[in-house]
Amino acid sequence: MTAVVSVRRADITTMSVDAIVNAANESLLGGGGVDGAIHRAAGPGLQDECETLHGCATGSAKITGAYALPARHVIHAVGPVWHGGDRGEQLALASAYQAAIALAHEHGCRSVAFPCISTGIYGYPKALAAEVAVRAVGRALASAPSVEEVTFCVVDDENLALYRGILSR
Ligand code: AR6
Repeated sequence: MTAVVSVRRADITTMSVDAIVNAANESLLGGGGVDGAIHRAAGPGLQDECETLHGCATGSAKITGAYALPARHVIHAVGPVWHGGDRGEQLALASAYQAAIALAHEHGCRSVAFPCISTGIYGYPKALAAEVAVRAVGRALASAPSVEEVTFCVVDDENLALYRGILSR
């Protein structure tokens, strides 16, 4: 079965899906941006569970419960900091998306929502990141049959237009 991949303007903390993905950092101990929003909406139990995980390498992902969020799980994926593009950023970003889809599949998740990982505080150019995200998710879905629905959750006009353009090709 082919998964449905779409874009939607929404605060990811409101998504009633099996897993929302967090754009985390290697410490997994919270931060600003979407990470801060997810921790605030989930409540302190999320932080407590994250403290037991001992961090996560860039390009990888770890899964927790979702506590007060409407989702069932939070997948904490760590994207790269943008340093100009010649320090393996593209591979690391693709790897973060792929790791998140693989974990979602292992946990039987049918629906997954992603933010635009690395494109805020980490400075990855949005247009480049959107191409990487859609391609990496598409590839990963081929080995993740439990995942039937992927939503890219965007909060700004630029990303909405970028993802609409790529997904309509
Ligand atoms: N729902 C969906 N997307 C959001 C939301 C939201 N509620 N809030 C922000 N975004 P960022 P990064 C978008 O900075 O670049 C944290 O401190 C935002 O507009 O959250 O991967 C972590 O702890 C942008 O498009 O993540 C790390 O230290 C996208 O989410 C660091 O920031 C990602 O922006 C990670 O930086």
